[in-house]
Amino acid sequence: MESRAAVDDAALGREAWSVLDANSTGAATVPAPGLYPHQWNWDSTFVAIGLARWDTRRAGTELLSLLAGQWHTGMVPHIVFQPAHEEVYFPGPAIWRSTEHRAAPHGVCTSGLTQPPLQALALWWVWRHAADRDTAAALVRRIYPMLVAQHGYLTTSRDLGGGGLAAIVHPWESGMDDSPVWDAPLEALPPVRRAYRREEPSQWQPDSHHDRYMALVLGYRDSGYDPVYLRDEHPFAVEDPMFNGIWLASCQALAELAPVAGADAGPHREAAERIRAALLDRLWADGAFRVRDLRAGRLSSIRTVGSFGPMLDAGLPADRVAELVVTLESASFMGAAGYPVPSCEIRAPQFDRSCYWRGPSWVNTNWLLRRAAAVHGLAGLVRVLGSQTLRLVRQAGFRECFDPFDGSGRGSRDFSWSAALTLDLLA
Ligand code: 9WN
Repeated sequence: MESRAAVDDAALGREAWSVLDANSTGAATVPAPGLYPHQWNWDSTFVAIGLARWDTRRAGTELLSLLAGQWHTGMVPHIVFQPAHEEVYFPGPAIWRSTEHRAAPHGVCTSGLTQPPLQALALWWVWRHAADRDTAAALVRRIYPMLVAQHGYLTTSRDLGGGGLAAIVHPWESGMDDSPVWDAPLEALPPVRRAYRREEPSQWQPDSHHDRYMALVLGYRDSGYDPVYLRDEHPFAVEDPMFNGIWLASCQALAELAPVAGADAGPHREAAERIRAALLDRLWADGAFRVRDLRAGRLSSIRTVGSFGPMLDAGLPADRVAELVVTLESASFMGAAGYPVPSCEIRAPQFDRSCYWRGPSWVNTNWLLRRAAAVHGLAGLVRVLGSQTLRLVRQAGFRECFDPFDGSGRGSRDFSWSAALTLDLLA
């Protein structure tokens, strides 16, 4: 594997700060130089989490710059575009056409999709760790109503299955784009148009998953980003345990923050209980949480790192937690990997050790599972996930993701959330 001389904690911390500084636009941190030159929703939110213990103001600026892209519906978009690089990433603003939509904010171009609603958990993390209490309290008062609106959007416009969970309407909304759990719903889509392709025709792969990603974007855009279209016609609607597990943890975070904002915690606690009941009722089968394809009416047979998302809930029944930990530590996940946590179960035929969300280990999901282990008092698991994640970045650098067997880096270098969450793990 690619390896670096042993890096001590202080040097690793300095390297992490220099990646974050290099990827900063002043208000936002882009995921990585080159490929991802815009502000991404959960990337930025993980950056705020990583900054929380060290720089309250900068963490707040990161969240506020993302929320500047929030739609009047409450939706927080998955990309807030940086004007200088509009055409570098495809699909850019010309495809999304957010500014033509009355619910989109003025003066900023965004995508029309969202990503896992991690912001309330991040705001609570900032509040909990802030040395600067006044700045943190002011931040909570300012951001709390925006997050109430975001959660309201998920409740009213995304419960497409009517069972109390939020559905995602595109694989990009999961943050785990090419996970094998989306293969079946993508392959069930009707044949797609290709008029939007920017590549030369000779480069076209016939009817690839990317074509299908684009067909979903265009269908939703052309409906006018209409929630009724999403409910009744949009062909991709899936309930994802990681997205909903994060939403549940964010409801619990809003309950903690409500008194700081002078609001009532009760509705957030009730929302968390509703989501927990729905997760157990709708997504639990054969010892794991699974993705439910609402259009096909089926649960996925594949378990992924997303299957552990509901462990972020401190109120998840102990027997379910125990079953999840057995699976996590088994040869399907951590037991057979050199480095935690493979993004897809190793025994699945779709597992691919070097392909993004089809196998590699990621710093952000390791951080989430470490947090989940902490809320259930699993000290050994907390230690392993923390130390092995630091081992990955020490050896291979702040890569986008890592081979779960030998720890070598994959994807972009100088990846922001890998650097930011390292700062949190070093604390
Ligand atoms: C589409 C930015 C994003 C991450 C996702 C990751 C990847 C984008 C892409 O990059 O997704 O949103 O172009 O593949 O899968 O988690 O937020 O880093």
